[in-house]
Amino acid sequence: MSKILVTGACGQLGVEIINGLETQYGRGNVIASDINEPGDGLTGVPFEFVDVMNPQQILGIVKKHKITIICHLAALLSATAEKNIDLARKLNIGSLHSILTIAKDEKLEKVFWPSSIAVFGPDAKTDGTPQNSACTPSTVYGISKVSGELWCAYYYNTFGVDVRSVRYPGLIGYKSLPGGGTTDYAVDIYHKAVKGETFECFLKPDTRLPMMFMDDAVKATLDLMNANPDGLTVRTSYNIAAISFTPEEIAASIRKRYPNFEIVYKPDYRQQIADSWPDRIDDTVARTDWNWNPNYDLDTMTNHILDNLSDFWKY
Ligand code: AKB
Repeated sequence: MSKILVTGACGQLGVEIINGLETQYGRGNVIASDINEPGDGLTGVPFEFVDVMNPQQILGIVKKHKITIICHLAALLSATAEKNIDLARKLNIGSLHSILTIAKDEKLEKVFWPSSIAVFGPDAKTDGTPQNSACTPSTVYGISKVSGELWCAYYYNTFGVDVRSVRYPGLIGYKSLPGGGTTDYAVDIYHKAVKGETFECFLKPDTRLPMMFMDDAVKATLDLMNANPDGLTVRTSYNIAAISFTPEEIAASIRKRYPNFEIVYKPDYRQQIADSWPDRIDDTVARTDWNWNPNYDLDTMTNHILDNLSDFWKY
């Protein structure tokens, strides 16, 4: 029977992935871990405090719970990483290295590790960035993701570690607060709309970025984890795409429900990060290899979030 450890469980993606994994593997078979206290979203989920920069701690939990699969989500996102270079290197790359080593030594069944559209930099094609476009990022976070992808492929090719990965676009959910990403303006904006506040955007109105609703991100993760390994042709990380929009387009989508919603623009250092990333990603290889297909467009996502956000946070 599979037993899954999820690191970074308190982050943006953690709670939602854990819900998805529990549906598939059953409560009790998914162990949440983080350095932070678990919030309400993890009530009833077995939880362990784990600092992923300490390999002995990870190994201890793997042995204690007889873990067979690790879903390694703990990382600094782009904006935070740019301000904390050393921590980003230790956390984003060091911890992946420890987990790949543990997976090899303990003969784990599988590892999932998220990469990002941040692997692409100014040398990549901007519109419809193909799977094999140049990966020469100009950000600390992007460098950590390219390096991680290459380590994943190395551990697969050399030691047979079944590690799978997707390049997430900006992920947008309502069950946790934004966590230091450049795309996180598109999470924050819904909170301000529901509270009736003006949103101050740190990107310019026409900054187009690849994005995805959280439910689609969870679906992509589970679909890839469940895919037949024989069909997987990419062992670095798969491009996946869903929506692509600008701040002024998401504001227009929100105004269909909140006509008085206001946005003002005050670009900061995150503009440069966003400018180095693609506008739109080509995910043909993921669609071919494991039938990836998203469900949400901008307006269906906006409606779903606005229908649920105020109840979730009791605004
Ligand atoms: C970020 O903005 O840092 C992340 C990402 C695109 O990986 N959401």
